[in-house]
Amino acid sequence: MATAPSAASRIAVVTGASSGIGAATARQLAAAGYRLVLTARRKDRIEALAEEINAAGHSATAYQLDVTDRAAVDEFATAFKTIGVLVNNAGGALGADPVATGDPADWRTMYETNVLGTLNVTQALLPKLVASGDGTVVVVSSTAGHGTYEGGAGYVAAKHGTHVLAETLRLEIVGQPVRVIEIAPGMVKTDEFALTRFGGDEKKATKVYEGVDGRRRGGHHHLGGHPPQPRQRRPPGPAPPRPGLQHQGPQGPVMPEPDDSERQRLALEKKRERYVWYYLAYFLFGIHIVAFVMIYAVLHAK
Ligand code: 8X3
Repeated sequence: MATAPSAASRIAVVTGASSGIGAATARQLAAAGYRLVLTARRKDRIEALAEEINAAGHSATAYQLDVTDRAAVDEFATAFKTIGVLVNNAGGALGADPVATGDPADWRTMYETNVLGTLNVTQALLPKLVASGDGTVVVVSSTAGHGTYEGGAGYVAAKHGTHVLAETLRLEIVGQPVRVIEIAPGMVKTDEFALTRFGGDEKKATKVYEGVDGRRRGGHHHLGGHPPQPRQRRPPGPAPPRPGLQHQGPQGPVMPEPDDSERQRLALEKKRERYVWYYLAYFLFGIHIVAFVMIYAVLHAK
């Protein structure tokens, strides 16, 4: 059950509120009793969402904002004395090319939106969060901020930046009345994330989520024509050769399972260890017998 926000912490600012996780978060916060300030570059979208929220009996206003524009962000911040919640959600992915061919312009844009955008808004609103006496900064990073996958480096590098910002901020403002929450979503099938990433290519965007069972956790990454496959049992017999490096998925690194030869080596190691203990036990037992015989002989010597 959500507790109703206090008067001083009633305002919640959500960046990137025009779609996906941002819009969903805004709806939830509004229903929980916050007064929403929806920001995004696309004015029509946030205005429509504000209308929807207000029509549902909650409270929302829309403010067009590009989080990478520092002057605009500073101007936006002057509208508030205090705010209770800031959700840094604006960001996204562009491209899924390997490091060898990735577009530096895409990398730069991703850094600017995911990292500097979060920095801009957080810096501008932090004093207002402190002023509320009970502030919360939410940083929406990604599992891509905690692991990596082929074709993801530009986005992954940026989301690592977002994650580091959140973690460092948390250390730096200990003692101030603002909590820092990092949310690291995995694959979330929103209307736009994958579509934007692939420059509007619907086929590629759809492929990202193909065969993904929403109930399953963890898994292999799907980019570059490797859709996730249902997990299958390996037929009995020798294990097929495995590549040296294990693939890492969007939900974090996939740990390698030992193959048959590795299993045999581990079993042999255990067996050797057991023999050492047996030997030690026999040795100690032997010493006791010898000692017993000697004492017996001495005591019974005439
Ligand atoms: C999105 C997660 O795995 O699609 O933040 O890169 S992933």
